Amino acid sequence: MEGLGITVTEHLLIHQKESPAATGRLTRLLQELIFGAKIISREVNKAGLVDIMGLTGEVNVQGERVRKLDDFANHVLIYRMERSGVICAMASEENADIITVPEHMSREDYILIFDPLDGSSNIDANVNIGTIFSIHRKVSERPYITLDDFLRRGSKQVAAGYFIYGPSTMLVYTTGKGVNGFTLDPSVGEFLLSHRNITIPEIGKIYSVNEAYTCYWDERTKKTVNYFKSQKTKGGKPYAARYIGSFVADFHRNLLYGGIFMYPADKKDPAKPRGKLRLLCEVAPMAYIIEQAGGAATDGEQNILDIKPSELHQRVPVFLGSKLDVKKATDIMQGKH
Ligand code: AHM
Ligand code: MG
Repeated sequence: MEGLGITVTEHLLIHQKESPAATGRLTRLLQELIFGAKIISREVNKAGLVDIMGLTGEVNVQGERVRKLDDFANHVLIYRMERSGVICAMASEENADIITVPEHMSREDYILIFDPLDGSSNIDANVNIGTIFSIHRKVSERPYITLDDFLRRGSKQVAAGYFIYGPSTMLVYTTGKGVNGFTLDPSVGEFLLSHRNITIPEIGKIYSVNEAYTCYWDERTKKTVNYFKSQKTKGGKPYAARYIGSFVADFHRNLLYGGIFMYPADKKDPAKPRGKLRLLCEVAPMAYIIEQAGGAATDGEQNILDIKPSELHQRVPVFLGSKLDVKKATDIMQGKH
């Protein structure tokens, strides 16, 4: 029987060898994340069979009701990554503060930021969900770990990626040398290279936004969305509207097919016009991936990767996807059209 192709471990090791300064620690970190994601994937696939769906009864730091699978995924990642020996601290969408790896445990300079189960409001409907991660190197001198180690621009990321739990489980990641996708073959328990060097079309055919919030948008945002509704694609057809409400799933589809994802600032809370998605654990890692795939990401004014975060759970507006579509959206948001 023929071999199955390149496993993610082989791929990581090949790339490690290409960087003479590499110590293998990042490879180790990614391998541990992959193992954590396999455990989450296994539980996600059982959802519905066992009593794991539904709510825990708790409310997280974002004021949202915590689902059992969110809680499970969060605990798995914290437990495994704490023991990986290569990170010194973590931040999760589900935890208010940073999580420091205890001093008595082995630790190195990597910082991990993650959303353990993005799109979790869709769990009970069996819709694709995912885990998003961002990796930085800490900057404060040892042995100190401070909030500043987390409040870094997205352009400083060492690696970023996501796992998507759907009809198949996939890993898509970048270490700044392009984007590759791996699909989990459940029969052998390995992620195999299935999408080599992913690039997003320069201009897309899809716009993705929750249009029900039109009433909360300012005039420029309305104009931006209307542009994609009235514009024809290259083939002369209108753009297609596609919105799942699960960022990983919406992102993944647009990455492969081309298109623009928008979660603009809105005035649901008139005192705080802002986006919904979190800069550090959701938007910056996806912005890094999309740029590496030839696309772009802005908050309507500046490149997402240039934003200097001011708080751990900061939320930002986002326009992300095919380069020319994002440019058009950003131009309209800036009043240039
Ligand atoms: P979550 O991390 O609590 O699941 O929330 C983030 C999700 C994203 O996956 C998705 O893009 C967005 O919320 C959908 O929000 P809305 O329902 O307002 O359109
Ligand atoms: Mg999320």
